[in-house]
Amino acid sequence: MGDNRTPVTVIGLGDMGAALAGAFLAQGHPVTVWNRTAAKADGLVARGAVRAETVGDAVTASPLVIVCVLDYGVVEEVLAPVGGALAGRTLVNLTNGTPGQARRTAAWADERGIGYLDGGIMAVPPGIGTAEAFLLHSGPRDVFDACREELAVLGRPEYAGADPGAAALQDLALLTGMYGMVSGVVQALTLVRSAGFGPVDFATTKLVPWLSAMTAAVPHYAGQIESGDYTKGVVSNLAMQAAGLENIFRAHEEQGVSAELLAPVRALVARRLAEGRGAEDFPGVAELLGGSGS
Ligand code: FVH
Repeated sequence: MGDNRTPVTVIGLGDMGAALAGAFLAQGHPVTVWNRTAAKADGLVARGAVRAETVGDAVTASPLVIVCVLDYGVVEEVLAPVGGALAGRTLVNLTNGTPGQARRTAAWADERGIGYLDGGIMAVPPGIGTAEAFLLHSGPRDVFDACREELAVLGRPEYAGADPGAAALQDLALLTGMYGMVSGVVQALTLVRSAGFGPVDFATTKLVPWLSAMTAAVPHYAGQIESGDYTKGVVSNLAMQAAGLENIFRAHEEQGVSAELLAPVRALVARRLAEGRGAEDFPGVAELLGGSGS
């Protein structure tokens, strides 16, 4: 195995970069690695990776270069000196960043004749290479198609569009959803802990089934946000939800627990109610957030 696999360079060997390099090694790709702290490559070198002494050596070792570092500031710091060496190669940047940062990096790459794909990884490091992992990519379609097979080693590759910022935007939107869920989970488990219930038992037997059932409503909410009509199929109107929310806040107070993770929700619901929207569904608060695209 490995003779005709595309050589891949991975720059950045933090938790995620090491997982990416490990997945390519596991699939028989010749892998060259570089990391600021060179010792982080030791385990990968023991598995067959080649340690590059310099970033320049790393990028010239392979036609496909993956970069996954802390942020775009680091991407720039590390890659700016080797822009010329990257010409004619494909650079896939899997570092978390904003759409604007992705577009600026794509323009920098374009000026140097580098095939550039931006990307967002929708997995944690142990999930890389598993069926659950997917990666969002944006940039020129032909660049995506040309390295799709290699990208599939890491997880299911999803093409988000030609705009280089598309993958970053969708990545951050998915993380936004995740942080909303995690905030609610932390708030809920803090409340049950305050009453002497075991968070683990509560989470396993009640919170996970409840949240799993509630995800079924997500497409319905999405339809309301897409149409701007929050009045169809309402089974839990906002006025009722506002009363329930107040009980949530009172219960936290009674238990001596701050409900501050939920405070912005309460404020937005109150503003929407003040506009006379009590008969609507909860997603109507989206109208207070702007960004309708019109
Ligand atoms: N880990 C995760 O769960 C998420 C999953 C989704 C994608 N993210 C993004 O992936 C990027 C890297 O994340 P990471 O988990 O590998 O992060 P760290 O383990 O903290 O490693 C950071 C790497 O960046 C290098 N680095 C930092 N500053 C510099 C610098 N000034 N010059 C050169 N390299 C730098 C660092 O090097 P070192 O500290 O080992 O020398 C690591 O290689 C990130 O965008 C996530 O949002 C991960």
